[in-house]
Amino acid sequence: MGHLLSKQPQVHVLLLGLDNAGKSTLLYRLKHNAAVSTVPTIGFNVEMLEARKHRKSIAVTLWDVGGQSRMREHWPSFHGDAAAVVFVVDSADPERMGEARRELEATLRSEALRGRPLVLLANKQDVSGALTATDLKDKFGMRRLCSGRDWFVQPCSASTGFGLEEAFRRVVQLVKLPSDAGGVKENIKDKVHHIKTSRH
Ligand SMILES: Nc1nc2c(ncn2[C@@H]2O[C@H](COP(=O)(O)OP(=O)(O)O)[C@@H](O)[C@H]2O)c(=O)[nH]1
Ligand SMILES: [Mg+2]
Repeated sequence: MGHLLSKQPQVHVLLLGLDNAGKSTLLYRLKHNAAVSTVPTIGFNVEMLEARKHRKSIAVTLWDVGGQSRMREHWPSFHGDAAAVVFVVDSADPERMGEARRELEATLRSEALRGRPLVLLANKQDVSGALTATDLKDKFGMRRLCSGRDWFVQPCSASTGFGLEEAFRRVVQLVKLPSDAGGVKENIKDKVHHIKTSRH
């Protein structure tokens, strides 16, 4: 049994975003299809979900590492193993868009996350007046910000569940499994790039 389980490919996905964006609500809605009342996350929440990719069952572990500013300094230590990043934005909070964008930009600068796919979630679509996915795509300048990686902007509501399955499906579609030929090539390219850049 343990043997079978250990053969299932595992991927780690980082759930990032400012505090109050809706990460914890989203995680529990995805996992239990239920609304739970969240408390501001100190430390982290983690959940594993099963998915299918290339006709194989894979285990997707979602890491919600807490968005409060004093936790943000710990984000880089979670980057090493991440196959993808899900960045959650409170679309109904225009005042914090600049801050959210800066945080995303800083995250994407991480060497360990180079080339990793990004799914930007335009959360809280149930709130009237919320910015749309297209608004966010433009405001964040996604094309430029995400050059060199696959990305997608998905509208959703962690409260109602709208868009969450699509978001998860998109993540599964974009991640590379360790066994993917493309994934291996990417790793080699990464290593070569790393060796080259560390020579300077
Ligand atoms: N209206 C609305 N509220 C949401 C949504 N997602 C989260 N919230 C609320 O936003 C607040 C912060 O959510 P939480 O999941 O704790 O955010 P986190 O700090 O990113 O983990 C809570 O009051 C949630 O109920 C959403 O899609 N719509
Ligand atoms: Mg939280």
